[in-house]
Amino acid sequence: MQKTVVNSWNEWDPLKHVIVGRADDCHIPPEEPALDAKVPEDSDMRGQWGRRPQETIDRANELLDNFASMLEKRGVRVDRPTSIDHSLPATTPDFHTESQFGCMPPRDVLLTVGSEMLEATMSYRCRWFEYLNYRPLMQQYFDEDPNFRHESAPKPRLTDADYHPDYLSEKIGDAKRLEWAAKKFFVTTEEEPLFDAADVLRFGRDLVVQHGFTTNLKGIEWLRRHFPDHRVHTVNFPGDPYPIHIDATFTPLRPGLILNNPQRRLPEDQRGMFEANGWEIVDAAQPAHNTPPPLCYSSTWLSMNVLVLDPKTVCVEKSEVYQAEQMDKLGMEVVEVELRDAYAFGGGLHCCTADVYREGGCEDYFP
Ligand code: DAV
Repeated sequence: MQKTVVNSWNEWDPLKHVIVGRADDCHIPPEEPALDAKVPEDSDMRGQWGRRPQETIDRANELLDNFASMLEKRGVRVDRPTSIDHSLPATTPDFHTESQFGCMPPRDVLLTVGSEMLEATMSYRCRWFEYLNYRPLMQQYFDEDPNFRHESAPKPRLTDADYHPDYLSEKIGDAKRLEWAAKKFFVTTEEEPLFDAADVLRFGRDLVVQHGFTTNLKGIEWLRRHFPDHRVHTVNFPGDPYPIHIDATFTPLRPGLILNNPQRRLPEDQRGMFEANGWEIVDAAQPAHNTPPPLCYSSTWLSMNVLVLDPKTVCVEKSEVYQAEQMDKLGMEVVEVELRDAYAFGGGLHCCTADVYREGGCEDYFP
């Protein structure tokens, strides 16, 4: 087996080595502040928790396994995490929760920047120990790649001081949520740095980070100090009443081209760096579905949660026919991947992967 080299600077250079998550032992965690703020108010998941039904775990694993073998057939090395026991409670001196979440999706936990893989702080108590699912891989990469930097952001305390109690109400309503989002009043406070890796997009020298439920301003400031050779940009998408993770909202496909969720457009005053450098930001196609699948945290916009294999090739979920059609018009070769029955486990094709190696180096796309 070829020795690991960790290297990935953006979301589109040719992908050669990737981690694909597993649905093993995934749980719907019990209530806790940051998670409740994200579960849609009309969701079938409100008020229930426990291990996900075995048949849904088996089906999601089948789809993830198929996705992994397709990638391998295309010459991409695929590694898989080792599931910990997610039925165990998570307890620290500061909090206790009855179960954990799962080893999906890796993109939320692991941020690859060059030769570094950084474990995010996370902002849900049930995800505090999730990095343990990836530690066997991190140890292997550390042994195989002498330049690999394995980093972990400071573990947060996640006491009640981290969460605004206003978000703890059962019924807030979209109007109120949108008003709060416009004011950048999110469920997480500025008590301590918090970020999920899936709020970060990599554009070579520039990192674009969404401020929302799962990443606060201190988290973004921590990233800025941690990556002193990068420019770190804070973005907001005020059209999103449940702003977690940037990857169903803003999707770079290749240098110069980004898909943007038409319900969550990047505000004019945050477009400067893209416009000044001739980047096009186009509205993503409509999702093919009116509702997410059962027991799913995410919105129907997982349609645009695609995995770019190289600047001309993109994996799109098989049922997302409008998104596939748009990709074709944009000059991308589409690889169809069936994944919808795994969406409930935390997301789409981008979410359920984490980069280990993409060809290419650290370019400056916004000089
Ligand atoms: O639109 O629900 C999902 C992103 C998951 N990583 C959404 C965001």
